[in-house]
Amino acid sequence: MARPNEEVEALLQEYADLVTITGGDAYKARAYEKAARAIGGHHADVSRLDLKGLLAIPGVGKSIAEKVLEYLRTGHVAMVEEARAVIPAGVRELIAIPMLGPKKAMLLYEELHISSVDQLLDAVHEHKLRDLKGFGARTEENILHGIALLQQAGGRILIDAAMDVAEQITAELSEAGGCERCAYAGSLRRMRETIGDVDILVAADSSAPLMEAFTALPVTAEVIAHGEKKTSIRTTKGLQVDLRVLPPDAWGAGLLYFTGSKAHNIRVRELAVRHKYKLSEYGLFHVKSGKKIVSATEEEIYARLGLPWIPPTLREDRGEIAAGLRDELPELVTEDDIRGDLHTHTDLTDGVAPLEAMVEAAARRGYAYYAVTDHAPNLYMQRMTDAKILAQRERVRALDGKHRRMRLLHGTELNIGPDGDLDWPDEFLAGFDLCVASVHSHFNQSRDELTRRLIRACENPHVAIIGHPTTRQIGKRPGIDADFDAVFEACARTGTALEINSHPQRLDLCDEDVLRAKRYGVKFAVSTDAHSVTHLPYMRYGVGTAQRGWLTKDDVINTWPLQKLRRFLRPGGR
Ligand code: DGT
Ligand code: CA
Ligand code: CA
Ligand code: ZN
Repeated sequence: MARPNEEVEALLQEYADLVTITGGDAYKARAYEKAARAIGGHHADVSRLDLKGLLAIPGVGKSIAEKVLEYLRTGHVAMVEEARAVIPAGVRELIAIPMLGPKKAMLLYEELHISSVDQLLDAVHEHKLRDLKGFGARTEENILHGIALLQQAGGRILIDAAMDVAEQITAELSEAGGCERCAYAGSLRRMRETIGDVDILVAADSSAPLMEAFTALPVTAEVIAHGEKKTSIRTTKGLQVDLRVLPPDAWGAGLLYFTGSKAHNIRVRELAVRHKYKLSEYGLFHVKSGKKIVSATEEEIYARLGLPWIPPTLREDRGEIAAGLRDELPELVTEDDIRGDLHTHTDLTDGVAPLEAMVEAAARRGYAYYAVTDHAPNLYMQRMTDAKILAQRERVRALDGKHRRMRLLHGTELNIGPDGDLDWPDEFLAGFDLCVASVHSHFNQSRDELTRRLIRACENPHVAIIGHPTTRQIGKRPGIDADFDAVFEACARTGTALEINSHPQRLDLCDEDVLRAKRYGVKFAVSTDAHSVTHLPYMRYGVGTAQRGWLTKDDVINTWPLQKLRRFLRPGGR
């Protein structure tokens, strides 16, 4: 995603929040919010657009376009600065607490003069909020939970933000003189859902010039530690990046060591000890003679220990060593295996791009098929109707096969209601090629209610996939409390696939749930839930999660040929 788009998105969103907090025009706040999302999801770099180009973005009117130009020209917007000045920084911090929101944050400031997270915690513990309008015991609980989530996520960032930085830095260091190889390692190479810091490795004979190049990168805001073997910096956005320079012939040993996980490394070292070897970041050595055996590649090191090369996404000490020794590692699904996306939106509901743009971008990714699954009527703010979705079906049929012969499936994302009921009657559902069903509301039902609700959705023969099954949002919202073992069992019994939602904020199911569900014999759909063309590449993160859940091609229905997929999607076909 183009960085200026993200910056402008954040700025406009902040302004919308500021308007809301100060009790400003709600319509204006919504307009800024909408424009923020549209720009964040816009395919072209906004910093290259003129007024006319900006006005062509849906939701961007003249006044907002002018603010964007002002920002791109000067680095700030006077109106936003003025709004910021009215509100203490501490209160703006409160807005970031999930489940509190701008209006309540401002009320806390006005009524109780709370202007920091610490003061808020004190007030909650002293039960000072209960008498405020719109607050209650439940709100207190939610606020505590929100603060915990914020602090838990504290220090770790979402994988896509870390990936952007890592890819930019590895590309730049690869160009630096003396760099023989450059790659990212650590949790990012293992595709963990959140990243503590980014670990970059370079193979070079002399480290000093690379360390210099690293500290001089445009993203470097602060040098934390500058050494011969390791240098750490903090980026302009606050992310720590470690660079280690390795001797070229120790590349494999270093890569293995710094990829981790720590638990995996410990197991591999134990195995080495049993062979009377010693493994370090410099290589595999004979204990007795101290002589080096191998160090150049990961493959050679694993092979000397009787192991096949273990994919980084499996290196979590979840049985990969034992499976490797038996030569029973799964042949993991890869992004190349993915033939299509089965959960996507357009501007008919809350997407920001028209159908044609989404389809064209999907075809450019080389997909064999692509499903359009806009929201259904029970998500009221989306204003879906029978007529609208049927008209869309006509447009989908007309575009079918028109872009690089990519086939289109017309589907919908249904809402699983509080009792497990769906938006449309079965006769109407039968008209879709594909129904995804997801929970979008009533997250706080009892465990039994939530479990029954999900199972009922699985039991509808038209529902082929359960979308973002736990509804969690990383660092923002916990997943719903259902008995997922019972849900997985129901999915296996009814032939309903579980989604791995690839959006970096969701990654839902998560790796551990995927592993668990697989044991029930469930199939999976790795989808992006794209709301703009810039979301389609999120597929890589869903595939990473699938790999961390030990999935093979066979486990993932959107790697299958269209005919086999269609059989699976048909009611009674599973
Ligand atoms: P993160 O940064 O918290 O997302 O997770 P990692 O896995 O990237 O951890 P990090 O950055 O502390 O270290 C990168 C890798 O280096 C780690 O996965 C394994 C290896 N490593 C670092 N320190 C140690 C250590 O003390 N012992 C062992 N065995 N490995 C280590
Ligand atoms: Ca790391
Ligand atoms: Ca590190
Ligand atoms: Zn959804």
